[in-house]
Amino acid sequence: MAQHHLPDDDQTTLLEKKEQRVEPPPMFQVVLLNDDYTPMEFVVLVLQQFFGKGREQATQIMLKVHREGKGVCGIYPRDIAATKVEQVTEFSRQHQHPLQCVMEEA
Ligand code: TYC
Repeated sequence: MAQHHLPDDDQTTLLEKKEQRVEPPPMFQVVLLNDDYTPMEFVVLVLQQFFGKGREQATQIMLKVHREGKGVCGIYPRDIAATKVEQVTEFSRQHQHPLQCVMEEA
C-alpha cells in the first residue's frame, strides 16, 4: 500500500514567526467650525460637556474657533470621534443652534 504523507506529518518543519509591523489605528480630530449665530457660551458648554475641557481651556478653544474659523476639540479613534460629532450635532440642533462639528483624519 502507498504511503500517503501529509505535509510535515513527521513534524520536521520549523515555522519561524515573521516579524509583523502593524500600523497603529488611524486617529481623527474632532473640529468645531465657526458660525455667526451660535452663542459663545453654548460653545464653551459643548467643549466642557463633550470634550472634558475645563472652563478656561474651553473658552480658549471657543475663541480660537471664533477668530480663526475652526479649532480642534480632541483627537480620538474613528468610532469615538464619529460619536462625538453625532452627539454635538444632536445637542446643537435640540437647542436650535447651527454649530457645525466635523471629523478629519489627524
Ligand atoms: N462666532 C460666534 C459668535 O460670535 C461664536 C462661535 C464660536 C460660534 C465658536 C461657533 O464653533 C463656534 N456668537
